[in-house]
Amino acid sequence: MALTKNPNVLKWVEETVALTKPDNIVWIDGSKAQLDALTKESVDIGEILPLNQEKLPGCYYHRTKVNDVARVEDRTFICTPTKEEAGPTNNWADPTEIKAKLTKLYDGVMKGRTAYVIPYSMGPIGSPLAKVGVEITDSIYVVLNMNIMTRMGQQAFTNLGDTSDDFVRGLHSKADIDPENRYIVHFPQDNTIWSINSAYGGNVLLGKKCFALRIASYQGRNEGWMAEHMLILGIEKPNGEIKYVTAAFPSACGKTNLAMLIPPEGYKSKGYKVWTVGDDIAWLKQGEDGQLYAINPENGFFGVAPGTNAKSNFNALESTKKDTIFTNVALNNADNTVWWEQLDKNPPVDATEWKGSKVNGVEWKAKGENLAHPNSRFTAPAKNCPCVSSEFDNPKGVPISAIIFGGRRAKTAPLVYQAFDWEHGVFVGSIMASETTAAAAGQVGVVRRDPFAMLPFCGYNMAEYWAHWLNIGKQLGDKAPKIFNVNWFRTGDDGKFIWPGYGDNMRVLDWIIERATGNAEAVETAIGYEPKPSDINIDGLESDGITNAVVTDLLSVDKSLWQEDVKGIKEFYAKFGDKLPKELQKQLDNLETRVK
Ligand code: GTP
Ligand code: SPV
Ligand code: MN
Repeated sequence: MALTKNPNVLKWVEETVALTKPDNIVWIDGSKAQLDALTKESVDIGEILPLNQEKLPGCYYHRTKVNDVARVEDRTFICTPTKEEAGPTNNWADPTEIKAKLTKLYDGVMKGRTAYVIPYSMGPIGSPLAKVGVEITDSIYVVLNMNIMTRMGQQAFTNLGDTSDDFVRGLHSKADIDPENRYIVHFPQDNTIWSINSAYGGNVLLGKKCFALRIASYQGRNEGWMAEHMLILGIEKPNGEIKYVTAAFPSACGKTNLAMLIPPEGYKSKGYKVWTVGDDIAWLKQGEDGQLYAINPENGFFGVAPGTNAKSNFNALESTKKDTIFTNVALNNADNTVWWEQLDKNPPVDATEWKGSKVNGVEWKAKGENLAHPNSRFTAPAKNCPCVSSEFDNPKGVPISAIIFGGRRAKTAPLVYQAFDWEHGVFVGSIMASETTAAAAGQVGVVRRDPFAMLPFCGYNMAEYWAHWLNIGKQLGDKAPKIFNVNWFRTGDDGKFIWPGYGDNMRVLDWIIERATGNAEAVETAIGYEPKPSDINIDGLESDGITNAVVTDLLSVDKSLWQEDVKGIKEFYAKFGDKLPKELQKQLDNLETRVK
């Protein structure tokens, strides 16, 4: 039975059902009874496997098709009325043409299947910043993941009300998981997303990247707010004061890790704590007091499993101990639990690797093979996280003191620097570059420009997005957060990361929050303000080989590398033609002069 009287929802569901022709329609109310029944059905059809319910209560395992393990950027489209509105960094298709093409693929695609109608809220129920979406899917796996990642069920329809048309329509069918006919298509002007022939995370959990970034960035531009690929964390100082920061890093570059950071001993003993508000997406808007506020539109973590362990990210690991869905990790058949690279030093002997073959995990690893896919993930409820912020559900969000950009740069970018001002900060975000990772299909480890970590997620012309950022800065005036850039990934001559990273990133955050609140000194360099090496607290890092000299090296700015970068930025900016905001051209000219 329909869960809403809203005629806009009912009409769209009716049209979608007429097109896809499912045998049944199930409205997802979010009740435990319904979720339990769906979980059982998903197990019965072999879509998910129950894990050891004593060690991992409420946890399940899912394996995707081998061709369907990451976002597919080359099959992701922004279908604005004109190509120019999508801009030079997005794939564009004519909305009418692609609708006609995909309508053929959707026609009857759910015959013999059930359509699940999922109402959900992105953002705390009742928050003025929250927005409602409805996803129609033929995958129970999607329903179960959306239950973790969003506020799902009747409450979302209650929030939408009986007349509003302000909801995002998401249609997903796994169809035949045919990579040749895989499409992730966005119609920002219609609040609509069409996804077909995938069953992997970012392609199918339509509340996440498709809505909360691509559609929402477009809505934010029109409505005066921002949707960003950013974590949100609170740093509690010994005096109990909490300062909030957001950070944008590209996929698989350390957002979840930083969001759940455990400060090193020297900080912990003084009383520093880190609280997690979000690990992937932030929606930001100026509050009544003039400051910039952020909410996390999500309700769970879709985190990268490999590399997660008790030392690197204890809080993430704890979050996955119950009510979690694991996708494409390895199975430890001895006790029906999970394993992934770097979980510990003991790959299971009796293992099932992510593609499904039973192997001797020790021999398999000795051959240099992965047991878990490098982009294998856990879907874990945020409330499982030991350091989840008490502000997690605050409808107002949290006030932001600093915005941090970063990526994987082997050489050019120093450990940390601060932008001279907001306008320069927008420039710093616009020139972000990072080595590609396994989070998207394609080559790994090549440097590409990824402005604001939004290259794959901006729902309109990136140059207009930069102009939007410049405008927001003008609105915020002297209440604007300070902007910083970090790089945990500089490598030495041996190719290894120099900075220990993870919990030790607290040492850099410390300088950032003190600097952002006017309590720390800085020196001016060609690219921005930097701490003096002695301003980075390295107490306790001697055993990791981190000395003052190493920090000096990590903070060094190699002008010849930056001259090279300027060339790359010029090429990149040229793509935007006269849409490029003149402020950014001026910033580039100034940088060029400073690094000469
Ligand atoms: P998405 O969910 O794809 O958006 O990724 P993310 O940005 O949340 O990245 P995540 O925190 O999951 O980290 C991805 C990978 O980077 C993992 O393998 C981590 O172990 C590694 N990593 C995270 N932080 C650090 C760090 O400070 N130093 C180093 N060397 N590696 C890190
Ligand atoms: C990312 O790739 O940035 C992710 C995972 O957070 S996905 O949901 O696939 O987008
Ligand atoms: Mn992400």
